[in-house]
Amino acid sequence: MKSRDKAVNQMIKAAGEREVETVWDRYQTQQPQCGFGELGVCCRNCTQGPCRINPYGDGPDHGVCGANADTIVARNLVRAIAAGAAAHSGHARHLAHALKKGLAGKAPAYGLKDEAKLRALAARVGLDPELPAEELVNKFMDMALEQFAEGEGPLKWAQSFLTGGCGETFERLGTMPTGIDNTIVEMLHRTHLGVDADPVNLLLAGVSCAIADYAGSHLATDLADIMFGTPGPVFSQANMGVMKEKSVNIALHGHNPVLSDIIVQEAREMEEEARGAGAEGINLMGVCCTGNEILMRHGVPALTHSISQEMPMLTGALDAMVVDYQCVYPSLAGVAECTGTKLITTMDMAKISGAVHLGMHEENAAEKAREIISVAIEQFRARQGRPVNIPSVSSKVVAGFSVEAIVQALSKLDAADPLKPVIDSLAAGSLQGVVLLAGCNNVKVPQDDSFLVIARELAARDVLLLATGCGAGAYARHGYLTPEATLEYAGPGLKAVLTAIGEANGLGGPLPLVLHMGSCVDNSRAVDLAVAVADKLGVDLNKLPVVASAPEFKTEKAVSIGTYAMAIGLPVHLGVVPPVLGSRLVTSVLTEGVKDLFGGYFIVETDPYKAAGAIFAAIQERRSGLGLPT
Ligand code: NFS
Ligand code: SF4
Repeated sequence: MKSRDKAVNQMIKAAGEREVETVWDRYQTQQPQCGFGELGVCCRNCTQGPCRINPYGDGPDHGVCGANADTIVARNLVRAIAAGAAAHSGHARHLAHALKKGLAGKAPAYGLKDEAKLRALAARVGLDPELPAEELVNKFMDMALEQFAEGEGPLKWAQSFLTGGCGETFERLGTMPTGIDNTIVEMLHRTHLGVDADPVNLLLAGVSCAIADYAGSHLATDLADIMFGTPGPVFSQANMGVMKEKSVNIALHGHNPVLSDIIVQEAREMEEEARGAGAEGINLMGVCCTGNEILMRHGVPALTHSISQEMPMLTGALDAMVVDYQCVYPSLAGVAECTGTKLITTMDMAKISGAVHLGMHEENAAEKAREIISVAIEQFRARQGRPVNIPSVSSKVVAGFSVEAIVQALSKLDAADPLKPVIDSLAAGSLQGVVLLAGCNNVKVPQDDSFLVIARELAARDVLLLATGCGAGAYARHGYLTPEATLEYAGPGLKAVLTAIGEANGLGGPLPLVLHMGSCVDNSRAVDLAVAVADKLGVDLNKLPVVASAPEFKTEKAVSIGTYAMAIGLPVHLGVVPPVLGSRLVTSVLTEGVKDLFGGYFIVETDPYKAAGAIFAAIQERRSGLGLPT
């Protein structure tokens, strides 16, 4: 089985018939994959290598420079964390530059949209929230940009958006970053030939880098909310059935709303042009995390996610796929060539040969967005008369659960103390705990399978489920972001809680089984929620019955997220084995040693049923620790 998604399976068949190669085909041609790489014991950090350590002890146990398996595994892992942190914080920096230019009158598409959010954030980072908006936003932006440079004290965005206990732990262990960029760059230095050879020291640096990643992710969420609005509940749809044969179908893929949000705004103005070309309208749809951004803020339907990103083109009805950066497969160019879709790259740092490149800059964002839409309209014209094969598979979606939206919904139950109903339910045991399901799909796992199994297993045991990234996408495509799924899968306690909140909000039924909190940078939203609960209870995050799970992760960004989730004190389940098993030391530090230092730790379990059991056991352990009924 390649995917649990019916629409994807239909398109895999279409790909086979048209001899279009997919991610699954290429995975087969890579078999068998390199055992040294899988175990993390291959080093290419200098030209004396590549060196590989024989994990069974009957070959070389040191690289040419003398690095052993522990050093090599740790170095490889922390480099991945640095890359992940660079990606999230690059996304944040990009938004910061756009807003900065917008405020200076140089980028008319960008400005302050959500003043209430700005004021709330300002209060958190120690600015006077009562300042006039214009003065405040400028001060806030200066402070935001300072996060990237090396400062003198603890990184503000890490310190201000975690519990006090986390900050103390990080200071004590020397893992509190002083700036985002210097922490990432130092990791490249440290892992160069002949610098840090102590695996534990390397891993602690990895934690520091992951905390910088948290700060960068939080900043990305904050800036996007200020610029484009904080999400609130939206109703939409997901999966390839959202394509419309007679409309101009445009998929927005990648991560940064810096472009996708502008395209959503401009498309509203270009409906007439589309109709002029004989279309019924412009049909925007999201792929991966930029899709999550525009679903959360505008209700734009979700088309598909992660490993199935090639599939929508095979319908023959996708006129353009517009990409920015991250998680965009270069293979899209080849598929687009076969299917006539225009693949449009938009970032000068992320080109793909074979694609049309329309470089987007902050200054010309709206103009470029219109140009991009025009290309799609032309393509719509060109595809007329050709057959399409759109799977009639789609699910209803309720999304938009920012922390603000969740608190707003809860305030209908208790206006004076919105978190109280959740805390009371946790204390009573009608809610056993909270699990954040995050991360990607991975070609090594039948797409969505682990996400779905774990959600069903935990929901039945009264665990409140949050989701982000392509995980949230999986739930969207399978109808788990609906009240119906709550009725079908939730245990009695969870059902009662979700129903009480839903009915108090006039939904006439429960909240969805899984609450969609946004993209992967928006894991910061889930942390914010956990921090609010922890602060209210007066305990640290590492005492809460809260677990994170990345059942099908693949990217370096996911490694970094998992690491900060562990560092702030959460048990973190990984459903794909990370390349660390070549070092017993590194493996045991990550699964056990870190527990004494941070409270969080990794649980590696590829079987989703067993994983759900292990996650639930971790919740029970936390509940016992708090003296709560299990
Ligand atoms: Ni997250 Fe989002 Fe998806 Fe994975 Fe990629 S799109 S940033 S990294 S694949 S969840
Ligand atoms: Fe080999 Fe050391 Fe060079 Fe790595 S850094 S490739 S282990 S010699």
